[in-house]
Amino acid sequence: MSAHRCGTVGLVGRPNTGKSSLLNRLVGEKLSIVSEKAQTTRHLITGILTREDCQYIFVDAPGNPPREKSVLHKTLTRRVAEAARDMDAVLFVVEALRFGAEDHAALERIPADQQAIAVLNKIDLVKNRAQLIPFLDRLSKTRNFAALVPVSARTGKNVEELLQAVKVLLPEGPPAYPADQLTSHDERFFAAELLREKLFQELGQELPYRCEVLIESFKEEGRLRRIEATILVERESQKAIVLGEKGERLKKMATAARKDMERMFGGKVYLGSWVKVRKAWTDDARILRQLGYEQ
Ligand SMILES: Nc1nc2c(ncn2[C@@H]2O[C@H](COP(=O)(O)OP(=O)(O)OP(=O)(O)O)[C@@H](O)[C@H]2O)c(=O)[nH]1
Ligand SMILES: [Mg+2]
Repeated sequence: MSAHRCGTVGLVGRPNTGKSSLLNRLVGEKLSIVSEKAQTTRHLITGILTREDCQYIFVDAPGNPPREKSVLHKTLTRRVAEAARDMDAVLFVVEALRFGAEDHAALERIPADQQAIAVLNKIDLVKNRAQLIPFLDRLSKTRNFAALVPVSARTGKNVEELLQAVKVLLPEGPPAYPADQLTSHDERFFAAELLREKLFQELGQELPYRCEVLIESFKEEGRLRRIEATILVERESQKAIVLGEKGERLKKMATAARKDMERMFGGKVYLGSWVKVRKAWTDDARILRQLGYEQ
């Protein structure tokens, strides 16, 4: 039998290519939040897959952040660099048949000596498979990839093949985490993320980017988790939109988030949620630290 392997694998690429969806599919659990809007992911999300012969520690990263000057964006950019540089291997995720300037910029962040696999996601949308051949050919010329693997995070197609291709790049060694551990984040972290996901899914084009979720308190009372969350926005007008008429929109988002939390935590959740205006929170070091964007 071959030796046990264990290593870290960063997922990088331009926004919206399906990195978070792929992480969830690879690990078999919904850990990383997903939306059809770009720039959904803001943290490095760890997802651990333990098999008899290999432990994969996947790290989902933000999509290439835009060149904004805020402290938040500098933190996001640093995180992308970490996922591209400090891992044993990197999955460079693109959408099948699409490779533009933003993909190129994301690719450039992967150091030349880093082991990388090109992942062509969303092949379920490709009608004519023959079109993949010239695309694969073009992609293979952009860098020396260890492998190029077309997959669908949505259907799970070829995900097993991807796992095999990743495995051979990982160093030999014992597992770093217990076999039943799926992630390194705590419930408090996921509570904030699940509510933030609903903001991304429910709110119009620009607003989610002006919002954050702060967990003010997280208490376990017997089998109930009592969670108090604040949604930060930058202006009164944004607060009104998040609340919706008679608070209906907030209620809908909080209910959806609570249901997800109950599923994930396996128990009843009380979720209290408020909206507060915090001007320029994206530049406020103290708030950013509280939100987990540590300096
Ligand atoms: N058809 C199809 N859609 C997909 C697939 N994978 C992801 N999507 C969709 O693509 C959109 C973006 O998915 P995410 O997983 O949030 O993408 P991401 O790369 O993590 O995005 P950022 O975090 O913003 O960088 C969502 O609407 C997903 O449902 C796939 O394999 N097929
Ligand atoms: Mg993401």
